[in-house]
Amino acid sequence: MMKLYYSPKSRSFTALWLMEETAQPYERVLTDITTGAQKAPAYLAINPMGKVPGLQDGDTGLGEAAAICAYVAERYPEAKLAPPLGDPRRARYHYWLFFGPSCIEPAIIQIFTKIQVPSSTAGWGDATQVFDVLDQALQSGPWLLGEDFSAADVVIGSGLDFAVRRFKMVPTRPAFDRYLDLCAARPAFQRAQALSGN
Ligand SMILES: N[C@@H](CCC(=O)N[C@@H](CS)C(=O)NCC(=O)O)C(=O)O
Repeated sequence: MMKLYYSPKSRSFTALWLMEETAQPYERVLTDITTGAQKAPAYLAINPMGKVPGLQDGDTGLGEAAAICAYVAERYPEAKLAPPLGDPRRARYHYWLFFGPSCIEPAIIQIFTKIQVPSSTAGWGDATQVFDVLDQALQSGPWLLGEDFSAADVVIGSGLDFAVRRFKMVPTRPAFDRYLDLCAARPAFQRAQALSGN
């Protein structure tokens, strides 16, 4: 059985939400970052960054919430959280899976720290551009791939929820509200929130 290492009120939420969407059994291992548990040598063998979330599947250890989402979605194809190999929607699926850590995450940190970086140098351009692009993509829907919910929605929905609703760093917009309401209505999202203590 897969083991998910998590800490309350953290980016572990993304991986908890994904695991809950699979409807597969998994073991949750509390790795409380306030106690330094994420730096224990045994845990570093799973995620050498010493951060949560972390996943163990047999002999395989994995960190990075988006990577965990992508990996678990492929491991449980019956959960239909990823378009199958050869499906042209995989292009868009990968785009959004990577957009989370490559663009939304640094945009949030830029807003938080107010650091100035030339937009042509910063891989995420600038924070306004990131949220404009996402706004545009969410004009249609209901999900990023259209009718079908996917692991990309877990990655993007978590990042947007974090930025707009939990920490109110980014002003909301009608398309964000519509999308975040849809995410929040999913039973797996609600179970993950309860588990994560959000
Ligand atoms: N890029 C990582 C970020 C993970 C991360 O920053 N986790 C934080 C909690 S939100 C953490 O473990 N902090 C404790 C530490 O760094 O010691 C991911 O997406 O999984």
